[in-house]
Amino acid sequence: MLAKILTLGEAMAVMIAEEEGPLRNVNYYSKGLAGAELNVAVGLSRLGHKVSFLTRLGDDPFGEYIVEFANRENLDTSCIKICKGENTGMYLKEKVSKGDPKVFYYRENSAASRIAAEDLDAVDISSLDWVHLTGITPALSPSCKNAVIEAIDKARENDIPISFDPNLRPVLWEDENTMISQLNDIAVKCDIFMPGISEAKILTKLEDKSDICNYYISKGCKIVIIKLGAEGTYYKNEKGECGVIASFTVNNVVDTVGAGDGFAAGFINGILKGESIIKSVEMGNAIGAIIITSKSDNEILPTEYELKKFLEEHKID
Ligand code: KDG
Repeated sequence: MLAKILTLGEAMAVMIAEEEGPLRNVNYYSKGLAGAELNVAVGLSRLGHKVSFLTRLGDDPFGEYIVEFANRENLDTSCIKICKGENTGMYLKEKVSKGDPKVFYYRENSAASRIAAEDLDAVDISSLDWVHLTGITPALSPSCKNAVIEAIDKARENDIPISFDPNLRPVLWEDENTMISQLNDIAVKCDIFMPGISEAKILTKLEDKSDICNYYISKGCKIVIIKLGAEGTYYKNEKGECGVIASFTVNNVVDTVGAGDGFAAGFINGILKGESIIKSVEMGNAIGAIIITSKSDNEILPTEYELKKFLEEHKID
């Protein structure tokens, strides 16, 4: 096993429509597993890292399904709490032939919405090499937000790098201003901030990629990575080094959900294996490209061998 990583957040069951059109008319769904942090955890585990996934689950069939999946994926599940009488969250996802599918959440008051700062007592933060967080968790409840802040504070005390993907989910926030101010407060405490371009524009009200990066770097981030979709990925670090790394061409886009999580797994993997920012971004781009060819957010996350093969077969000159 390589590096030890902690992620925390809500894992959910997802029912993916098997037919296009409004969900009220869909008769067949396939069951899958989702949750931004869980996706990143699985991605990193398949690449050979030891990953602890912290969450709370209900004592229900979806909770059992998630634990079995996490064990099968070799995640450290010692900080998963099964909560008696509570529910595991779930959501429905549309099938679309173009664009992003709509999702409908059934996660209010889920077991995961009760994740709390004290849950981190189960983790020896000083033994970690990396902490990955997303902006979904602080949107779930005040106790979830406290857990995220506790993870950041403890990681900073121990000099552990923290990456943060804002993963904007406006429906989970009371209003846009709260979302913006709380996520920006968190972002500037993290070393690596990785928004999508439309998210970055909402969070900063800035248009220019370099200005957006400067905004976060001037407040404390070391590297800012802006995902530009088919146009590639822009990065800038605190030394002012910057550039755009091209995306891989994907001709058979099935579902874009989960691409950012795949990117995060690839990028973190690269940095932890001592690769340059450019090479790490390339690994992130590769996994993002792989993920959008599947309706699942995590089933086709590559192993180290598969990632290497993809990169060799898709060399960008
Ligand atoms: O990033 C992918 C996630 O959006 C998905 O797996 C579900 O965590 C999820 C969410 O809150 O939307």
